[in-house]
Amino acid sequence: MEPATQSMDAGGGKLMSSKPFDVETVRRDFPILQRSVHGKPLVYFDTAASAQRPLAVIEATDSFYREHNANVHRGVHTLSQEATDLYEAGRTKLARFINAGSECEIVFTRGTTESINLVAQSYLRPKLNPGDEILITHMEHHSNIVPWQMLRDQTGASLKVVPMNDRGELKMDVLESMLSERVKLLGIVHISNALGTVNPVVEVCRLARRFGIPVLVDGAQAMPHAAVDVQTLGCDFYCLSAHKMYGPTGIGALWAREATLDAMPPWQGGGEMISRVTFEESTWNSLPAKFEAGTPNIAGGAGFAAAIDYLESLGMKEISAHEQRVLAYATARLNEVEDFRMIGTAREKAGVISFTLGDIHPHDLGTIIDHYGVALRTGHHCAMPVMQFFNVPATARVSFGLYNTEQEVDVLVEALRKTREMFA
Ligand code: C6P
Repeated sequence: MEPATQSMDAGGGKLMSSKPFDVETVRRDFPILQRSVHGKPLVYFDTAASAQRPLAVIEATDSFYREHNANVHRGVHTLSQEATDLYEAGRTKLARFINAGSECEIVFTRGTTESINLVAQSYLRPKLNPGDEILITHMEHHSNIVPWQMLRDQTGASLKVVPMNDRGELKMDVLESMLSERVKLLGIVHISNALGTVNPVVEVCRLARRFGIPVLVDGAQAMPHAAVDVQTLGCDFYCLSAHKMYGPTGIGALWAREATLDAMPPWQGGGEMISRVTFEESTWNSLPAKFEAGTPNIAGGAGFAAAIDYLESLGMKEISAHEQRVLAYATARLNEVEDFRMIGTAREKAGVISFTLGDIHPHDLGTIIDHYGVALRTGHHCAMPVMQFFNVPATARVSFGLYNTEQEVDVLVEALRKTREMFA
């Protein structure tokens, strides 16, 4: 399996920061980290669900509403032009950050989920016939399962699943054997939100190319952890959400090559996506507006631009290295806790540790741990097939962000020990 750094740190955006990474300084950028929960300092270990926002992002959205608010691409007045510039800055920065060929290749959506649905309905649906296959993996988030099930039911195609091993790694030999001319798309998660597995996306794309199979990568969890370069990855579609990248909720993007997007029909109809409308017919706007019907999340675009600036100012290499240190420390410390069982022990991991503690139900665990000020997620993490595979109803999940520290891991370990004693 290729190392995480090889598949991910491939030149997208600005890799190195000029400043050394100092987590205590970084933490001061996040106002929410100053608060307490149940009288204890907040320990936020739920970044995979949604990251906290730095002041720069909060201020960018605040200043948008205070000083520039107007609709985009519509008015000649000053506010509308300012709003358009701020919104489009998000697109420009994202295009550079992931090394897209041009800004036209960035379609703003509500997030990863909507991006995947867009590809399913606009790109794949017109191409599918009964007997065709869609391939996904066993570790997908529901967002990369359900849209394909819907499409399967609409077209008579079939949905096939690439298995994983007990560590939570893809069985690459089986994946290879499942590739054929019948497969019309392969959907794969870059980093699993339930297991933390980093998938060898470069290798998967290389194998898929032999059969001309387009690859969609669910990058929701990969974007905040390391630099992503869509051209080096060799995929056809990359889907992401701003709120996992320390940006606003309600905005994300689909990346695809200009020629691919050009050939796709629009998905939703309305204002902005048209060139000319009569009662007889309509013609479509150029890219990316063709896929952005209606008034978009304008403040979200401004905030997204600030989030990307923020990530670049810290440097993706530094962020990645810091998070890997915390992950390694947490893996070692948590494994010392009696009855701790890690779910997902892939050799290449990032950002996430899923676990159970004896027979304590993860929901009880999460509720008690909250009283120590520790926020972690419990449940199936929108990845029910992963829970079925490991034969657990749910797990507790620690997920790391760039602001987490080894001291916070110690707080968690202590809280888990006390919880275990309580149940004993
Ligand atoms: N995972 C988690 O706690 P949206 O909701 O569209 O921004 O992202 C959906 C999504 C898609 N793929 C992966 C791998 C994801 O992790 C997520 C979101 C959150 O794990 C909420 S369920």
